[in-house]
Amino acid sequence: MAADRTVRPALIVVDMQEDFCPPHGSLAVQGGRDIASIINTLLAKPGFVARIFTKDYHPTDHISFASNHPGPDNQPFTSFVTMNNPAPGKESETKQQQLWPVHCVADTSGAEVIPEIDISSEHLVVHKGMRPEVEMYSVFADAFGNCDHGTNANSVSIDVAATLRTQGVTDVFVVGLAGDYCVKATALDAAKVGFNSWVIEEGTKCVVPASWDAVKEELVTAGVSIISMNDP
Ligand code: VGL
Ligand code: ZN
Repeated sequence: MAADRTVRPALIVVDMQEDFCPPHGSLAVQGGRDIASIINTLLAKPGFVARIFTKDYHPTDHISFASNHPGPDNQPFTSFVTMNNPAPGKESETKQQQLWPVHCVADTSGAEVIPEIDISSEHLVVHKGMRPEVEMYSVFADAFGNCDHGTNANSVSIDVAATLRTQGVTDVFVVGLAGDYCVKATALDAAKVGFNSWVIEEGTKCVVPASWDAVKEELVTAGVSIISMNDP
């Protein structure tokens, strides 16, 4: 980290929720619960200007639930091509919509932050993915990279970029679940909207563990830095 700039760091703890953790989570990420102590160590550091907990928080009719797409081909962990509903004047785009088991339904125990996470430090909670037709892996934008709150109104509970800017945050440190989806998307979008973006490697686990090397490459190419707990 350059010594000649004032660093105002924020910590974003992504989706450390029951449904993403073994043994009972419907979309459990291998080793997901085990990173809680590393995240608690980070949360206890005095330097963070802001600490944000994100919560995936879906309605029962969410687009990402395989069960909402009847048909033999639409199984969890498969994907299909979908189009966005563009803002006026914007072009429509297509992307792959990944299908998942039902997970993190609003107001259910699966959406709770796991009790191993120490929530005693001052923090903000951000809910995301609350509109049925909008997939929100990142807290900054939908899965099309659309940060436009005209089309994403109510899909995320607060404007995180604006909140962090108000607090003079320069650097965003991202940990949590899952490394290959919401952590990746949040770190990429943090860089895109103008923050120095960092992922702390020991603080995340992937849905597909073997994908982590490729994910790291994609992050680094986009200007995100990967660091270790052991780095100074
Ligand atoms: C996530 C899949 C679906 C995540 C959220 O938190 O990485 N993954 N919804
Ligand atoms: Zn989700």
